[in-house]
Amino acid sequence: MDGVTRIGVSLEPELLKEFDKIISKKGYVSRSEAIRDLVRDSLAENEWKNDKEFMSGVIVMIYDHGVTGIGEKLTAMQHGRMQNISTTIHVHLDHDRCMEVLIAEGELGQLKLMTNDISSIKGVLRCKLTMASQATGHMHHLGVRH
Ligand code: NI
Repeated sequence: MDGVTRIGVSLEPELLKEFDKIISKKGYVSRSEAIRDLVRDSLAENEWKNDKEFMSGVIVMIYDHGVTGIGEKLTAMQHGRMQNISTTIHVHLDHDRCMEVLIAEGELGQLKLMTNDISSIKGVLRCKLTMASQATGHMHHLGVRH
């Protein structure tokens, strides 16, 4: 690999044993590859602590569509936050449950707030925000929403 610097890492035997277990479970070809991923994850997570940072991510929710008014509430919430949602994907999971994935962009604080709002709607069984990347904000200028 070009431009890489080799570093030495000291680990306690127990920690290394646990680490190697995860490495083989996840199918990494080397410890270096696994450590690179961990460092990248950790750096990315650090970016997620600044609520003013502009981010792209996804909100995944599971809900019981049989709960009275839940469809209207979720639709109203999403229309109220159009500036943060570019796409909604809906999957009918089984007889009772739906999964909805929102592709979202905006200030991290706004995305967290939206996730909390969704979580507090009665009938929402699970709602999780996952950050993908820092964003440039270009999504808002492409005319994806009207
Ligand atoms: Ni459904």
